[in-house]
Amino acid sequence: GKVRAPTHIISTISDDRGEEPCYAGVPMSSIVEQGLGVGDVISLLWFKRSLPRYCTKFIEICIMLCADHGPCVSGAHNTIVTARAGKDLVSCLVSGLLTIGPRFGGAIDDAARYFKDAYDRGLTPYEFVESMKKKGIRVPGIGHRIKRGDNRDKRVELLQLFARTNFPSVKYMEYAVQVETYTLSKANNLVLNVDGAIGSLFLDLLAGSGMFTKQEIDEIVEIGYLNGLFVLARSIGLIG
Ligand code: Q5B
Repeated sequence: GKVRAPTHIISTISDDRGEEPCYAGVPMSSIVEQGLGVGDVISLLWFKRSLPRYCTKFIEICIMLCADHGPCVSGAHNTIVTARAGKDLVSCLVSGLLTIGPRFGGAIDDAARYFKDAYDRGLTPYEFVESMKKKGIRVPGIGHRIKRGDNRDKRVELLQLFARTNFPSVKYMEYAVQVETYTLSKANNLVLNVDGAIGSLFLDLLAGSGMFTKQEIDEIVEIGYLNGLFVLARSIGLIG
């Protein structure tokens, strides 16, 4: 058969040189035979390792719960306007995706960074929130346009329930909840939102699963992988 031109790039996540493509060394047939899912594929391609089932299930729940949130949010609005202007699917999709950022869906990485830093430094919620205020930075993962203290985000509740039942430890999430208790005492819309729930719970996944070294966790949080979960999830709704 034909031989491919040699590449100048080496991929450390997938390899198509053998009989069948492998994801982080795992052949596709084995992924299918073992009945693995999208969460497992993400573990292999994003984290280069197989994670325990409760972790991959958590990743899948994040994706299912963030797949769509109605036509009013920035991403859906842009996608719909672009579609009505007669553009093709990819243009419609990217016009929506490009709105994902610190105020819409793209606060997961920053929520993880700030909650981790504050928890690891032993800051009380009061010290953390007030120090953010002094710096003029909104607390990532806190606040929502519609959700309120008396109208909680069902997605956040479902993620918390899953984690409290399945994770060995939810110390970062409980810290985020304490931060929420304090911010809610300031204003009723300053709830822990879906970005904050995923960001804090992913810290618990990384720290509690025993699958990552401290250095790897710091690197993942610093580089910023986690907004990818929202981008991937919301693409499902935007394409729909
Ligand atoms: N204030 C989310 O703002 C929103 C504060 C705060 C301290 C805060 C805002 C925010 C942090 C970023 C974040 C992810 C922009 C949100 C998502 C996915 C989604 C979307 C959907 C989906 C909402 C009014 C007053 C002001 C502010 C103060 C607000 N947030 N103070 N820390 N975090 N959060 N993003 O309601 O004194 O009047 O100047 O940036 O986590 O994107 O469903 O919509 O699935 O699609 O427009 O769920 O909270 O409020 O900006 O008018 O602020 O509250 O300083 O105070 P709003 P604003 P003051 S989840």
